[in-house]
Amino acid sequence: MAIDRLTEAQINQELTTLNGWQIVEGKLHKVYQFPDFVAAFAFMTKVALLAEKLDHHPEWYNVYNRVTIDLTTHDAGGISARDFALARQIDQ
Ligand code: H2B
Repeated sequence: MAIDRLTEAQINQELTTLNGWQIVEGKLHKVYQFPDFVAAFAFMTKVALLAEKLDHHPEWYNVYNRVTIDLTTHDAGGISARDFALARQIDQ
């Protein structure tokens, strides 16, 4: 499926509408911190179901109460509107 990657200007514009997300190594990146592992994993469970529904899946890393998320669109070879859509829903 062809998905357009966003331009740098579009990415910077989208970033102004989000909290705590930044571009790190070409991916949309955020670190979430929770009170403990159970809370972090509960969050991951919700995000997993959301990702499956959107057919858009995070690259992520969990250590105890911390979840690091990187979003990119392999099908576009960069960051697309899908990454921002998922980021927005994860934040909700
Ligand atoms: N997730 C992400 N993050 N990027 C993609 O390009 C992507 C995906 N592609 N989830 C989807 C699945 C694709 O592989 C399937 C076939 O729709």
